[in-house]
Amino acid sequence: MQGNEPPKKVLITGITGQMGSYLADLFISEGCEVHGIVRRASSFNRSRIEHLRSNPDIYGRQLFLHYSDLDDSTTIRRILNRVEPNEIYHLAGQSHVGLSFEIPESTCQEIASATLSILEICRDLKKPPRIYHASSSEVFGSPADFPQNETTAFRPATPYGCAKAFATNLASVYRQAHGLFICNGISYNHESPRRGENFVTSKIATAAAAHARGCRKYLELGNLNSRRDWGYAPEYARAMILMLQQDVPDDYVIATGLLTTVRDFAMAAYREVGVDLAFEGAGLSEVGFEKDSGKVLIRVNPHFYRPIEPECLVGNNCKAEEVLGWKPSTTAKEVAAIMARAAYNFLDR
Ligand code: GDR
Repeated sequence: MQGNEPPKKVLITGITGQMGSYLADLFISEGCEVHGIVRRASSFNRSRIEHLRSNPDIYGRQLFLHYSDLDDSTTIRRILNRVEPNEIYHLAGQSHVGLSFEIPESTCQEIASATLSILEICRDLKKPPRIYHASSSEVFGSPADFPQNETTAFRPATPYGCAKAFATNLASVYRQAHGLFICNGISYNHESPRRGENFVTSKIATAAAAHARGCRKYLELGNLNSRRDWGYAPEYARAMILMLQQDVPDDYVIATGLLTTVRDFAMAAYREVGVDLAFEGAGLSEVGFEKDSGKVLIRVNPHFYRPIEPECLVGNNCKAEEVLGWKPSTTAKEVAAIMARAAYNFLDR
């Protein structure tokens, strides 16, 4: 922040999630005014921003929370008119790909319709903010190109991917048709100790830590052969911010460019807490066991299989590197170790 300029105002939808909380941390540390939209619910899940909310020097001074559901466009419009943010980071919405097969309608409403509604509201504002839209590698689904880049055709394979493809296309249309400054961050999987508990990396890290602490029987997973391009979430938050600081809005693939199987991610996580895993068998009868004791720690449960699994989602991050100067530095196995260590230390407390 320079001289007497008023602080930059940013608004984050999904501020209580993994990425929203990292963005809030970064903006607060840079002296910005941070506004978050929080779903009105009977119980609060604000643990990821509790360190900011419980700090009287921050909450009500630098951090402000506003309550609204994403489908309540009147309230969202009112919040945007009152806050007049310089930048919006639109991250909110149902984010579990597997779950989108069970609840496709609400997934599409939260992701597709809500994005449309935010774009429409921004279009009407006197001074439209710059907008970051959290797109996803799931838009590529079963891609024809490997690795995927910003020109790869969208071929979503899941309801979640379809909804993200709709919202991503819409953001591009509003950029061209209405001149809004909108960037799509086409992010591949990004993980951290703040990851939600039903994502595979978090399930693995928690189970590894629990086993190392001697308090869990075994972990049930779905497809161990699934491969993902896993990066470290705080690094991805930096990329998101960089996009909105450019002269021209554009779309960027944010990825590491490397694929790792669920099995290898698990081995790295367990190794970090002192457990050497090995696997035997195949398909539904494959198990992961501790080499030393022979004890079975991981079993496959078909319940966690998906009706369709995207194939070879791996990103080409050259444009982000060239234009934004952004490059990931943490590998998937290092992310696994960070997450397992954090879960282990958490159990200690
Ligand atoms: P993903 O993440 O679907 O890629 O979406 P998730 O961690 O759910 O799955 C990754 C891969 O692991 C396999 N898998 C399991 N997944 C879960 N959740 N639970 C299991 O027990 C399990 N066993 C194996 C999955 O089949 C899959 O192949 C994430 C989300 O953050 C999205 O919001 C985001 O858009 C994309 O990444 C990029």
